[in-house]
Amino acid sequence: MAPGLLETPSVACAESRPSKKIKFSTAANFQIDDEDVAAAVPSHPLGIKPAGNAYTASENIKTRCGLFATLPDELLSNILESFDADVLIRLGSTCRALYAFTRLDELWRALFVGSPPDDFVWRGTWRATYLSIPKENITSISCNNLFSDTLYRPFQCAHTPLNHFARNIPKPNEIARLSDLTYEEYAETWTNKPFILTSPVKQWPIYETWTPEYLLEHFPDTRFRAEAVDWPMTKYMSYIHNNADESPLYLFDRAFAEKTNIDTTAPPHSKEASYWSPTCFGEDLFSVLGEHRPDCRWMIMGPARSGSTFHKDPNATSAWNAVLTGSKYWLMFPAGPGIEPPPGVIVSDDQSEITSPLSIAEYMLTFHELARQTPGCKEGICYAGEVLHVPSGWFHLVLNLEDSLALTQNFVPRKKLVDVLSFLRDQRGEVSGFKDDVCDRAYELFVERLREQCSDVLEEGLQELEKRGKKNKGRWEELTKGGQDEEEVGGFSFGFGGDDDDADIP
Ligand SMILES: O=C(O)CCC(=O)C(=O)O
Ligand SMILES: [Fe+2]
Repeated sequence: MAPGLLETPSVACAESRPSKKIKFSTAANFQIDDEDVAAAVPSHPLGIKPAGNAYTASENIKTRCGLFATLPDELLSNILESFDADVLIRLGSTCRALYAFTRLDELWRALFVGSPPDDFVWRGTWRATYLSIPKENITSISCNNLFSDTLYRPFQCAHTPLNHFARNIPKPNEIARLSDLTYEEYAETWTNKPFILTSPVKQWPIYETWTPEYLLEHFPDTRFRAEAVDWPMTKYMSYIHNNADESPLYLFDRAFAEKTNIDTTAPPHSKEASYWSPTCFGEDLFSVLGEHRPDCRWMIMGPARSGSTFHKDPNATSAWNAVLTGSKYWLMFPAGPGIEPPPGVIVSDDQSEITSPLSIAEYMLTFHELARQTPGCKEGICYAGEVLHVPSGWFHLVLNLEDSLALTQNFVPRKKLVDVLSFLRDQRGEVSGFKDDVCDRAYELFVERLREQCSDVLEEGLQELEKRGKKNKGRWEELTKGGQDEEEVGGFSFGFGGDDDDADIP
């Protein structure tokens, strides 16, 4: 779930999202082509309109906010981010335009998240919650004749219907749906492909028991991690049922098993087991790391429209994601040498940084059509009781079509050992999820533990890695025609995949 290859430790992810998830920012061109979709967006409650309307308007109230009027909207809104609640309220009472700018709920979300109160009542917006304003006391002053994409766009994104993007999936894009697979079938044919299994989750004892309502009833006061805040389940459920955020707060808790006392170690189908990794995925080679293994399991919960923006999972791990309630739309792309990143996703030359539109809604509105036509695109809906396989290294974006509860787990299947070894060895700057004292020597530790516990598997992996190295060297020489030695380029690897990498790209 978190960006792997592209995960950049320099991006300040830790303060806002758990390591499996990262929020990247940058604006994208924004346009709505589909008239039906645009028509479904209600009028802005303050009367704000998109910037283009200013051209035909006889009045623009932004001109009345003194020197602030000279600032581009984006800059003004950035400046407001540095003010505290008191300043925002005072500034907002000086004129209608600044009133509108200081009402942007993202400003209040940041204030809340920056200093979360110990106790609070969720009141439908971050501003009302932060300022403890009961619903009946919330005022709203009309700001007609204000034309701003900076203010209008988040509202538009938050209210644009998204579920139709998951409809009419073109046949070649469809993610395969299977009842179940044997380990042999998975290892032979499926490690590099996304697929949905419809049977295994339905055998879990927690399936149909674990629902948001069950969690609310049994763990009302237990705090779960939702991005940068730890909220009791009662608060999070009231948020789920009453928010209008463009990017809804997403619960992503790595300690859910300890918090709920669920047994994650009992063997599959045993009496004590609450759920288990679908057996086709086989052994997880990261388990040799014992207490040093990076976080690997998360409970994920969120309202419709929440989800995960494009990323790759960490450390070249594979993952499964099982939906317990609700449904999720998956948009996936293979990655590798010579393959462009998904439309709207920009990867830095050294592969360490990823930039994509801030919100899922923005992505869908701007890039979904193009994404769908891009070779390699895979799409599918994973319903309750089903589990989806995320192959190592694949980009994925996930949209909850309904309020959803899911469990996810990252793992290293034997067939992907070489990818993980290569990642840990050659992309040390992007290794994540390990404790600080281990992060720099994750490769060495993994090799050491594999040698102790399954030396034959390690030998196979190292041989494969060496084969790849030779192949890469050949390709490097071909590219540079210089015959430079690998060591001379600082051991840097372009991550050219092995034979399999290209073979399985759909
Ligand atoms: O359920 C989601 O939002 C997706 C999580 C994810 O990225 C994953 O399981 O790898
Ligand atoms: Fe992921």
